[in-house]
Amino acid sequence: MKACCDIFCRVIDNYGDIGIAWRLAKQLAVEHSYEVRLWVDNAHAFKRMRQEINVQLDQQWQEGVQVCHWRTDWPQTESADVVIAAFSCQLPLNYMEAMAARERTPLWINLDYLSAEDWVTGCNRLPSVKFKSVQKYFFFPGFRLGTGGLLREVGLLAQRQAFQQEVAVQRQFLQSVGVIPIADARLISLFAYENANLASWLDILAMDRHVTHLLVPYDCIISDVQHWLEVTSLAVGDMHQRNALTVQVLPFMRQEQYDHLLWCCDFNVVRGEDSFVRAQWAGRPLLWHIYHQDKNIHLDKLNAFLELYTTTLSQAAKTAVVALWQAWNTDGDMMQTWKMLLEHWQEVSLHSQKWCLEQSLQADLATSLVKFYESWI
Ligand code: TRH
Repeated sequence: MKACCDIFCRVIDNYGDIGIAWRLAKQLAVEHSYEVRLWVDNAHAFKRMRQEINVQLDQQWQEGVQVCHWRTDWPQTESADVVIAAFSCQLPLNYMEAMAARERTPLWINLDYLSAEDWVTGCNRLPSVKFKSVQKYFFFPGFRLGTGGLLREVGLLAQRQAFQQEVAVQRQFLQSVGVIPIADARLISLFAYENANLASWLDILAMDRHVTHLLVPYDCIISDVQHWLEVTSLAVGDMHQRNALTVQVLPFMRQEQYDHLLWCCDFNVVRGEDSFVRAQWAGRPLLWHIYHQDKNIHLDKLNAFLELYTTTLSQAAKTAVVALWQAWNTDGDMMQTWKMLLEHWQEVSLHSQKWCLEQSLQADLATSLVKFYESWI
């Protein structure tokens, strides 16, 4: 059934809000033939991951999605059949009035943040508040059965597997972003928030017998890298070697290219929500820098994910993964925990492939939303 859908996205900070809203919008349009409008209040972050975006325009078409500037002076607009408020954003009052005025009330979804905590399963699809006759529902992405699942495009894993089997294709991609991998080096990507613990991890990589080629898309972690390298500036394309470690600064790339980078690397350091999920689809070992929340509540989320993710690992490998992730997120000892991880590298690598396959058995988030709508009408 061809439905129309409005997705509302307020960019609070960084790239995750729009990164996720954009993926969902594209999937609903391309894979489910929905007519999608994506309302975004600030398109600058969007433009960094998709250069075709013109930040001056009030509306523009991108891959079958109508991207609209969500202005403070809201234009009178009819409401769609499905209305998605990304990350609990507040809709314009006039728009809510338009929802209530519809002959057939729309399905109003509050798309929440990703969490592996078990309460999420019980809350997914529960009714939330009402505006006049219009009921809002919670929708939770997640890793467990009963949640809304994760964003995953049709054919993503097949594409990734084909890419990872073709060394020439990987080389071609890496070259396109200025990377010629150092022979026999461990290739690692680094996308993280500022982290005081970075220095000790870079120290141990530099001291290692095994060579590392570290690829850093240009973003906020660059200042910590610069500090460690003791250089006055770092720009895209710069390369610095410290013993066994070569650090290379990459451009902040298109979303599709970033996927390819994750697929090329032996280990990916990721953050927030979307890069975290994409690294799981890469089927390679990862380290998550979780988004910091007041009163350390993010640590509950971190531990919930670790509990789930490491269930089928041996006790020793589990201890290593948990120790490393906790060290990275809580100022722990990166040197000792990195060494521990290296001792279980093979098991952890195989596990990341298995985890990816297990997660892909769940319906993806866009499909879960469509099914919810179909069962609701
Ligand atoms: O940018 P983030 O820190 O976003 C965060 C989180 O979503 C967090 O949960 C939320 O509360 C906060 O925003 C407001 O990290 P995230 O989620 O990984 O999003 C990064 C996006 O940027 C993702 O879509 C991938 C994309 N990206 C590129 O397109 N090109 C790049 O070169 C890189 C490094 C990332």
